[in-house]
Amino acid sequence: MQRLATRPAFDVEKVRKDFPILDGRVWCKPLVYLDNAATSQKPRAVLEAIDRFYREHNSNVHRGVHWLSAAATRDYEGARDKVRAWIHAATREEIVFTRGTTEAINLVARSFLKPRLARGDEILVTEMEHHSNIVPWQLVCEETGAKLRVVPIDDRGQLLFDEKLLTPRTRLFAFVHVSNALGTVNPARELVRLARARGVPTLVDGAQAVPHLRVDVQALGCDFYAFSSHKLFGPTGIGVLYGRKALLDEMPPYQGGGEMIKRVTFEKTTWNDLPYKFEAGTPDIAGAVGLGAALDYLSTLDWDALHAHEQALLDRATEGLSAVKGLRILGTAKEKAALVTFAMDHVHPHDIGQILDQEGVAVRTGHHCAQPVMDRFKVPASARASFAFYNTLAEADAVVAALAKVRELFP
Ligand code: C6P
Repeated sequence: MQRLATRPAFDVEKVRKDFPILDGRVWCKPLVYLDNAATSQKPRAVLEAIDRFYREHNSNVHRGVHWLSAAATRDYEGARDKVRAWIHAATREEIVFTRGTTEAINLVARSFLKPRLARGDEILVTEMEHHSNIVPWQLVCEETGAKLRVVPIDDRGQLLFDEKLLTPRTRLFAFVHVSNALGTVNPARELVRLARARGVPTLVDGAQAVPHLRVDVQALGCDFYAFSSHKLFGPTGIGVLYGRKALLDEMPPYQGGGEMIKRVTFEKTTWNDLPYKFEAGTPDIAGAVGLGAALDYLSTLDWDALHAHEQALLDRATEGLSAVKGLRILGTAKEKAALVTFAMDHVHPHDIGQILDQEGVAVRTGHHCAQPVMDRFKVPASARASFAFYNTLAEADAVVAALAKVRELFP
């Protein structure tokens, strides 16, 4: 009889051992960490790579002929190659290191969009954007007389996209791949296709997508893709802007300073080649090294099994939370990443957060930097449990059990 091949389950206990902070012995009390959408924990490989860089290779990049500077440059540029491969960009010139998603979006707003905007032009965003994908566009709108248009969402937190929103005046469609407030996974490839068919460039905010999905920017077809290292199990202070080379070539620099120039005189300065044109000043070298190490670590994991595990966490948490009296889940899209945002009758989210903290469960409370989403669901704030692949089903149960305590105190 032929045996069906079965995929080995994701070994969560094994991966937990790779994250020193998840070892309960480092705290004075137990912690169930469910605030991964704010920032995720770092594997030992990342901590060691940063430590090793400072101990053995610390020097400035691209500047020295001495061997230490050459070693640091190799580390830094090696990290760029790892990012290129991870998101499958066509060339390394298309990978610009930034401080994070926010800076990547501001760079596009200033260098790509503003020079192309005239009064009455439109920038299309969605109702589920993080403030980082709203405010940079509003700033350039104020300076140019352009305006924002918004794709609405339905009661489940899914886009109500209508092609008519892409008009002859639309200069950019900027949308989130995975919503940080609702968990919705948007059909990015299809949205990009529709925009491109009308000649509208696209920027995808991938901050919450990269920790959960394998992203291929060439398959997506987008013009820009932005994400932060610190949500991808790498260090804080560094992120990535992917940009299509033809567009980056045309764009003026974002900031001026060292490294982004070819030749400076008081009369005229010429710009460095890509991607250095957009990396003014000494970059976050150790951050890039840490991000590269995070990608090396992530490439050892079975992503199909990881995804199945995260969906099991989502199902378990959703089922448990749905049974809590007076609790409403915000965001019930068909395609969801592993996070659950919720509000409870008669309890302020900050009280929820505090009681859960006393029970050893860390969640985020507030508006999650997505106030238009809170407005859409008519709540001032909410609580959010967000999972990473190292969370266990027992931890999904723990948040539900801790909410019983909240109900006890706020019947
Ligand atoms: N969301 C959250 O708790 P930075 O701060 O630049 O690394 O990322 C900004 C950002 C942009 N887009 C999305 C979809 C995001 O989720 C975030 C960060 C965190 O949800 C902190 S507000």
